[in-house]
Amino acid sequence: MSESVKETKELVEAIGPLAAALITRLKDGFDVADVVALASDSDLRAKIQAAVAGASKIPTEARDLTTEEVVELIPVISQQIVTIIAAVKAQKAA
Ligand SMILES: [Ca+2]
Ligand SMILES: [Ca+2]
Repeated sequence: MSESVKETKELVEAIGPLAAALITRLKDGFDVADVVALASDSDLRAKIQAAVAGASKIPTEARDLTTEEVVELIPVISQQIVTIIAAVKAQKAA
């Protein structure tokens, strides 16, 4: 029985929203308002908590990655890239 990619997936899923939030928030510098906004973003917080919980299993998951698991991860990774690009574009437009 191979390891799943649950933990790896959760880590990847946190990267896009976190990067997007930082890109949006840091544009005008970082201040208390940004800390408050990031901390009160419950969706982002849930994603980060999920990513951190069980993160120690990620190396094990990565070691026995199967083709099926890579196929499972690709759309998740793509989605993060889309999220980050959208945040960058929104910054440029602002
Ligand atoms: Ca996790
Ligand atoms: Ca800011």
